[in-house]
This record gives sequence, structure tokens and C-alpha cells, in this order.
Amino acid sequence: MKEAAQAGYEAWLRKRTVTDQTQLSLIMRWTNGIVLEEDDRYIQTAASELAEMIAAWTGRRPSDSVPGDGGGWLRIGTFMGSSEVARAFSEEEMSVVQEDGFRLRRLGERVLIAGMTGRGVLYGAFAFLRLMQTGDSLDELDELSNPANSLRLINQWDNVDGSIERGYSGQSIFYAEGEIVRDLSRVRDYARLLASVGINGIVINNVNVHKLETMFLTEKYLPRIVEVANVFRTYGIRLFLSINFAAPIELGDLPTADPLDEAVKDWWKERARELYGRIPDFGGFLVKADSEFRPGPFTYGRDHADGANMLAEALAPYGGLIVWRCFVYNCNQDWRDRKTDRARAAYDHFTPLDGRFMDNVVLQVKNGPMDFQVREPVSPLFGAMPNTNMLIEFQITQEYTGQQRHLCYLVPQWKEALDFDTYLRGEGSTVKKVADGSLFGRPLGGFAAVSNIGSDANWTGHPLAQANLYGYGRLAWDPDLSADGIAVEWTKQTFGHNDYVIRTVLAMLMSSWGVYESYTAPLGVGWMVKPNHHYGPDVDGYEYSMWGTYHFADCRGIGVDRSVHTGTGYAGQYHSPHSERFESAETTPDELLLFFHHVPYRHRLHSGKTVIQHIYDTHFEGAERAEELVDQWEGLKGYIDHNIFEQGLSRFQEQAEHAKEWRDVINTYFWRKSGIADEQGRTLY
Ligand code: GCV
Repeated sequence: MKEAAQAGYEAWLRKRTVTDQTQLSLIMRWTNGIVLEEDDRYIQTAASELAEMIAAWTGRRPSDSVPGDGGGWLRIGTFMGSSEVARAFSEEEMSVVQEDGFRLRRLGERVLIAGMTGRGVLYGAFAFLRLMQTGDSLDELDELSNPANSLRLINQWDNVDGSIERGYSGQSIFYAEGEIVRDLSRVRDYARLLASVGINGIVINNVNVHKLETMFLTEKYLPRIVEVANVFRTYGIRLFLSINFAAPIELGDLPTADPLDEAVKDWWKERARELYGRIPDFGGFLVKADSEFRPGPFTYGRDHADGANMLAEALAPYGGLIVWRCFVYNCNQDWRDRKTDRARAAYDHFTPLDGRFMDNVVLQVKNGPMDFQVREPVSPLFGAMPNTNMLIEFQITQEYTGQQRHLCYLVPQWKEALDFDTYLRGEGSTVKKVADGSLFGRPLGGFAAVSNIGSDANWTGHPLAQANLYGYGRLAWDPDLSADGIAVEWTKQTFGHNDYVIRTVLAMLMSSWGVYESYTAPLGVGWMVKPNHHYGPDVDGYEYSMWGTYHFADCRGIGVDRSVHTGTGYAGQYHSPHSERFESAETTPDELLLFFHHVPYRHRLHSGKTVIQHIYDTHFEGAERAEELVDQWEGLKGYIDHNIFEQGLSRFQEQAEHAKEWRDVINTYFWRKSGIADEQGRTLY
């Protein structure tokens, strides 16, 4: 019973006896002792993680000194503190290791885990554990690893009442009934998981900051927030808070939140002084302002730069950051007006402000111009603000991608966004280089993503949704890793080394985004979901699609004309050659056709099919492929943990049923609308 209740809890840091003999002998060979010379907090964490995991895998705890009998052992430390570690590397080898980076090297019977800082050593220790779980030999081990991104953040959309906005795996692990939970052991276990994939910052409350969370800045909550910060600090993770821009008013202290008002500036400076007095490494504030009815500087006739800089000034003396979100659009658009375009909004609002943000401000930009749909183009903002720090924001929680009832491995989608070329500085100006700051020589940059975890035993509801959390961290560290490489790593650590299991899970993960897209959102049309909760098909359902739809389907055709010549002009927000490619229906890639163009149902795609035929066929195929996922998963019975198998089975069965509902709702709608196909999806010419 206990096992069932906890199945999946250890996630990819499984603490069980390793049964694969090759793997076990590799681990036994190298882990007879762990020697550290420094008393740094992160090195202590690294040593205890290594010792605990190794003991759990092998049944033998490593000694804390050099083993006498000649077996392999680990020496861990920084280049500064440990003379032995320092001696093993040349000046040049050490100089290329960045703040959070590490080197792993085998030297005779020793494996060195070395970093410039204690945090680097901690990441090195987790990398070593990963190698033990996935690799086959350490004989040639000599690895240098630096994170591509300095900021690798997680955003929790948790509310202090215990709910999670867009959470699909239970309640918050941080809060219950208006309080921070007493027992922080689960928060600690979450911190371990995050640190193991390199996350170094967490925003612990929802960007929509309600009355109670506004009080996080007060004595009511601060002492407990300090405790949460301590837990994350053990794992090298800095704590951030989302704030309400109107907090001075909400808390009854001032009549205004005008960012240019001296009293407002002083109020925030005082909050910063208090916060840093208690949490010296506090990360900073995340702000959603003038977006979806949240307060912001517009009320006072100020702009985003005025608002962000006022806060940035308050935090700058302590090294704090302001992460300012660019998810800004007019919710009350009247969709009879076909020129106003939500997709344009972030670019239109923010590009005129390029160069005006202080150095400790980072803009957080969603990967696409809309809102985490299953398919969107990449936000053109990434190619438009060379004088501004930026973070790319992903959504690990599957709001529009099946809500963790459906399988959707998102790493391939994120990879596409990261590899997209903005062309701002000519060919090779990829989004990943904008995000990491290297393209424009920006001091700060990185990744942020909305977490998908909750109080469910296995953290993510769907057992395979853990791969998204894992994959996000790994990509934030190294955006050049491949989606299937990450999937294999995750599978081996989570399910062990059986080839059949690895191949099956890999195939399921890698096909899942395409499968989900095929029975839900064809050719770049999004939003065909039920209002508010966004689960399930409803072609005209989305709550902000007033007086029309987000797809403009009528009897003549479907899609949104975003061209410059006849449409909203959005295509012109890209640099050449994308601006020309997206301008014409002939050159727009099929998968984005309806995002950029309104075309007749009989318009012929590059694939050779008409749009209407494509919609029907993909929805039928998608539903079939969803059924195949059930078969694939059933084939794993007896090969993976029984309880995890059961968790997955019910979800795959639901997915298969639900995919049929999607198929029928979408196809029936377009059959009626277009009047050129029958109910079975056969086009009537
Ligand atoms: C936290 C979408 C979601 C909202 C979310 C918002 C945002 O609109 O549906 O729940 O709010 O994005 O990213 O701020």
C-alpha cells in the first residue's frame, strides 16, 4: 500500500538497489570513498547526495577517506580550496570553468569532481551520479561542462490557499489553507530534483498575486519564507517572489503605486532592505504588470520601463533582479476588428523600450507570441531587443497540451524555438543565443518555465510528464542536447537499463507532441478548447475569443491573415527571410499556415492535400495513434514498477477516449462549416 502511495516519488533520482550487473559493477568500482577538503555548504550537500545515492544503489556506504584496498574513489572540491583538485588541472583548464561549471576527470584510481565554486561541485556531483546511472565506463572520463545560461529558473503558479493555477497534479507542495506548509521535507525533495538538473532559481508564488500573497512582503509570511529560502539554498537555488505592482496600495500603506512617486520608490526600497536583511541571496521579483487585469504602471501614464526600473533600483544595491514579463495583450479585443492582433502585442509594447531597462532587469518572453499553444511560431520579440536582457519562458505544465492526462513530451517543441534563427545579426542569430545573452553581449539571460509539479505521489500526475521537468532543466543547462538524448537519459534513470523499456518509452515520448497536435490543433490553429479550464475540444470556446474566433473559420475558409499586405501585419515583425516566408501562403510552412493566412478549405498544402482533407485525416490518424499509445504502454507491463504502470495506464486510456472526442468535435464542426465533406471526413469534390 505504502509503495503504491509513493510510486514515482523518487523520480529520476531512484534510490533502489541496482540490479543490472554491468551498471552495478561500474558503480562499485568507482565509489569506495568520497574525500572532500572544504567545508563549503554546497560541497557538503554534494557529498551527502553522492553518499546516499551510492549507498542506496549498492548497499554499501562509501568511506570518507581514501580507501586502503586500492578501489576507485572520489575527490570533490573547488580549485580554490582543495590543493589536490587544483593540482590536477592546469591554469588554463581551470580558467575555462565558469561560476556554476565543473570538470570531471579520472586520474588513476581517483575521479575528481571539481568546480570553480561549491555550486559547480554540486552540479558536478549530480552529473557524476547521472553517469553512474546512464554510462558504461569511466576509463576515459575527462569532461568540462559549463551552463549555457546563467539564469535557469522555475516559476511556481502556486497560490497560498493551496491551489495551483494551471496545476494538474494535485495541490501545492508549498502552501495549504493560507499558510506555508509546516513540513518542508517535500519542498526539500523538490529542491534536490531541481538541483540535479541544474536549476538555480525558483519563484515560489503565482504571477497572479492575490491579496494574501501580497502579504508575503510582510511579517505575516516573511519568517516562513526565510525557511523556504534556506531549504533551496542548500541546493544552490535562489528564492524569488512574484509581487503585485500595486502592493503599496493593497497593503494599505500608500494611496498610489506610481513608479515615479518618491514615496512609492522609498516603500519598495524599504521592502528590499527588509528582505535582504533576512535572505541575503534573495533572487528578486517576478512581475506580471498591466496584463490580464493585473495592476501596473499604465494606471499612472507610465510605461513598462518606468515600472521595472523603479523596482530594479530598489533591489540593485543587493544584487537583486527584476524579471518583468512581456505577456501583455488586450483581453477585451473585439474580434470583429480583424486588424487588432493579440500576436502583435508583446512586440508592439516592448520594442520601443529597448535600451531603457536597467542592467538588473530581465524581460521574460513566452516562447511564442500567443500563449503556450501546441503549435505557434517563435515570438518575434527575440529578434528585436538587442539592448535588453531576456529570458525565454516555457510552460512545463501542460495547460494547452493535454493537462498531464495526455502524453506530450515538450522538449522537441522547445528545441524548435531555441534553434529558430531570428537573423537579427545575420544567419546564426538563434533564439538560444539571444536567451543566453551571447548574441548581444548581454550580462544576463536564460530560461524560465512554469512548473508541472504538485502533491501527487509521482509529482506530475502523468508518470511520463516527469520527463518534461527533467528535460527543461537539462536544456536550460545545455540547449544543444538533443530531445531524444534527453529522453533516453531520463528513461534510464527512471526505469532502468532494459533495452525494450528504453526503446518503447523513447518512441512514445518522441511521437507524443505530433500525436497530440494531430487530433487537436491543425496547421497552427490554436485555442479550440473549452473556456477557462482549457481542457477538451470546443472550437469557438476560448474565453477571450469574443464576437468570433481565434481561427476565423467561415463557410469560405479558415485561418488568420497576419500578412503585412492584407492582414494584421504581424508577419512583418520578423526579419528577412522569415518576414517574406510568412507573408505568403505559398511559402509559409504547412504547420503554421493557418496561423498566418486565411485560406479556402480547398487550398492545397505542400503535402499535396487540401486543408480540409488534412484536418480530417490528421484527426482520424491522431485518434488511432493515441490508441496505439495504450498498446505500447501495455507492453511494458511486468517490465516497469507495477504502480507506475497503473498510473500511466489509466491516463493513456483516457487519452485514447478523449482523442476520439477531439476528432469528432473538430471534424463535425468543419464538416458543417465548410459544407464540402461528409461526416466520415471524405472530401466531396
Ligand atoms: C498565470 C495564461 C493562463 C493564465 C496565466 C497566464 C500568464 O493566460 O491561462 O492562467 O496566468 O497565461 O502567463 O500569466
